Amino acid sequence: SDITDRVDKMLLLFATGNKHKVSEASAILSHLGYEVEPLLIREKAPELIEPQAEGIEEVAISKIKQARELVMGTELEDSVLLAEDSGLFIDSLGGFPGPYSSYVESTLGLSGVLKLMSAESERGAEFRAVTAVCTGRRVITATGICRGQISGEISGEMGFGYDPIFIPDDGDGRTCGEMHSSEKSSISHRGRALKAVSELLNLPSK
Ligand code: ITT
Repeated sequence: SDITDRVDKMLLLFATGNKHKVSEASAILSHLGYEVEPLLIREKAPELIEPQAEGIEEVAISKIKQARELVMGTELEDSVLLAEDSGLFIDSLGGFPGPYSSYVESTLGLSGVLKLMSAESERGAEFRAVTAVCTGRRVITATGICRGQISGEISGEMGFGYDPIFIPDDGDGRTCGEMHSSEKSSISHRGRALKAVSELLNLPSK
């Protein structure tokens, strides 16, 4: 009965190996008139190469270009594609782990990051996401930032990645790991980047 149920939503295929990103993006964009599905090539999320020692914007553009290459010449050639690079940037560590966030999460882990921060009273940090969309005619990117503090301990079971050690400044003192996904997305780097990219998609192309 809701009018949005009867209008065809534009489908975006998200090129990512991270299913948490897909479910967050799907919830955020469904309110904005888009449907999100994972991009699957031969029934699998494609393995995209992440160029190292680059900023997250360059990495996001590299991911969307690789995704575009993969769909060219297939039945998915005309789909609109989405890719994202994101990370946690800790002020007192000069922005570390930044583009290496995924690697550091799987090697040091959250407790290792807290250990690096144990003697540090300056605990400011930010999550950043760069979202890239490719319509075939053009590539659009947008950045989203979420400022916060690194917590003293791991807290919360929700979300993923660094959520249990990140307390967003726009929240009420809980970590993102203690928030339901709708609360997190209303203030998150991903929520902000996806809203910005959807506004750019709605503009007439040049
Ligand atoms: P794809 O590259 O396949 O999209 P990925 O998980 O490897 O998936 P990234 O390379 O963008 O994603 O790495 C982002 C890392 O930053 C991710 O592994 C988390 O550790 C962290 N991160 C990003 N967004 C986050 C969020 O909303 N909450 C917690 N951690 C986040």
